[in-house]
Amino acid sequence: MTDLFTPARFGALELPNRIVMSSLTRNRADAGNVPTPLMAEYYRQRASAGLILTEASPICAAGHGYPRTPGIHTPEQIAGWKQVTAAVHDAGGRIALQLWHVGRISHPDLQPGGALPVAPSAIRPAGQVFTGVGMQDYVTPRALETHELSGLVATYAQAAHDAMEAGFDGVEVHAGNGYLLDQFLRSSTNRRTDAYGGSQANRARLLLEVMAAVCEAVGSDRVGVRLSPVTTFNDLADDDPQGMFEYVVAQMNPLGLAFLDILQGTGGAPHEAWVPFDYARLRALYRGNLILNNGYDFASAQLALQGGEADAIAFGRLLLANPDLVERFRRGAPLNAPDYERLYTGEEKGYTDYPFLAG
Ligand code: 8OZ
Repeated sequence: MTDLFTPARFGALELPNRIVMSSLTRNRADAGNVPTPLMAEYYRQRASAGLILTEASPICAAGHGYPRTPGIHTPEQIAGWKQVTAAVHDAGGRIALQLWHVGRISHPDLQPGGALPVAPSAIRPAGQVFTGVGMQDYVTPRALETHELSGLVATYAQAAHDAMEAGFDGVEVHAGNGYLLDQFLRSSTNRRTDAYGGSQANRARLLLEVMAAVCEAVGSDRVGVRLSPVTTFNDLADDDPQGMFEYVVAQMNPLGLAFLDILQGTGGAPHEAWVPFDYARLRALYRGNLILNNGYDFASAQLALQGGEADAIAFGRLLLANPDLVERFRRGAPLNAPDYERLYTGEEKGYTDYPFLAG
């Protein structure tokens, strides 16, 4: 029976086990948002995972909304990522880059030329953003013009191409957690009246164009997509998430992707707080490899795989605190606890200093 230790083939990727490292923002890039040797060490330590999905990586300068998040849009960043992929490959691992654009989850202080952040519609998110001089309110973003969208699609494809240049085994398009592509998908953030707003098919159009372009750039067998159907993160809501994501997932089938990565509930929130959603319907509709994510432990992950609910399970908190999680699971060894104070700060502390098992 399939379990966490059963090898898997996801498109062009050969996974020695089904323990995937979830994408995790850690804010350790340098001041130019360039990946550092410390980041290479962090990912190298986790190379025994079946597949590493990197922290989200902005595809262009306007795609940034947080300090020290490593981009994939300058030659220095591509060179920085090369050290990361080489370190992971030397340690026998596989690593895919998560392609990101934050859309309205940003601030003029973080944008090139102090410009307004862009979004499907000029709707200000509730909440505040860390801008380097403390917290500031989000601003009302500028709605993208229809004629700008083809350039945005091309930017995703260029970033995917550059990820291959940097030595990645694949890419994951980040279409979840309330960032730009998710802002297009949702009725609360997309009030457009062109072909990219209104119906579910129209709201999904930008994501589907991005997926087609990224697949064309690097081959669909090296491409995945991250969705989070019911997240409320980043002030997001939708009038019919079940219908929307059944449509989106059905549209992914003809692409022949390496994997679909679904975050259940809202990241970090306990199971009891999840908005009800029928994930089994997505499993039934989707004909490729499915990764499920959020709050699994060893026992619940084994049950999900044995029950055929998913093809792999992604672990965030457990893998950040346990670089050798695969071995710990294999031995039934105790786990290190994550240091929540140092998720987004601390350089090597709470990052590369979690102990491995002795022996
Ligand atoms: C936590 C902090 C900053 C960014 C996501 C990229 O939720 C993120 C993120 C998470 O997808």
